[in-house]
Amino acid sequence: MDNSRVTQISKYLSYHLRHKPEKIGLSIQLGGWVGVEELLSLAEKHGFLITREELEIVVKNNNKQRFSFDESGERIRANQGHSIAIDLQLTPQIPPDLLYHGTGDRFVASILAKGLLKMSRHHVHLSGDRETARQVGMRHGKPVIFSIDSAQMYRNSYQFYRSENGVWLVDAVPPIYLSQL
Ligand code: HQG
Repeated sequence: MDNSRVTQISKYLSYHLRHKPEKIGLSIQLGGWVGVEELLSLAEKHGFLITREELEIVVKNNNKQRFSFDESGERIRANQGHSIAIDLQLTPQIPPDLLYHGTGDRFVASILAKGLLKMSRHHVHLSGDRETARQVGMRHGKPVIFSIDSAQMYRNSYQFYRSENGVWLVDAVPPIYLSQL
């Protein structure tokens, strides 16, 4: 399967598992899971044919490990990035002392004033290293990277979660914990 087909399926899954399951009549279960059979048959019914084999390749080879199967292999979910109200049932984790957030330069003034807000997602997304943050920031234009004093936030009772694909999640980051790099 070529890369463009992997990307096409990955985008289709992101859209329906994170944002608009109702578009094809998918029911999202607790934890963000959907039945694999249900997904494949509803996708086909709506004109997008994916084979089970293709789905397995996309879950395994997706560049950011965006999706997971459950232990039985009968259900699939997006690991993070949802805008629909679902509870991923993640357990709070102790974060590393520093985390990073990449953004576009046009957002900097607002972020310095208001802190990092979750905008349309469930959480603010933070990266464990600067390079990943830079790549996330490039999606929004000229990248700017902030470091986050996650050790101090943790001491101040902020809850941090880590998605299955290594993205750190938190409700908000007030300006006092941010340094522009
Ligand atoms: C910005 C991708 C103004 C924030 C990535 C970001 C990530 C503010 C944008 C995942 C703000 C939201 C998430 C404030 C935050 N004023 N702008 N107060 N607070 N922002 O796409 O973190 O490919 O929702 O800096 O790799 O860029 O989808 O969040 O620029 O892991 O798997 O508002 O999406 O993963 O943008 O990216 P996004 P994000 P996937």
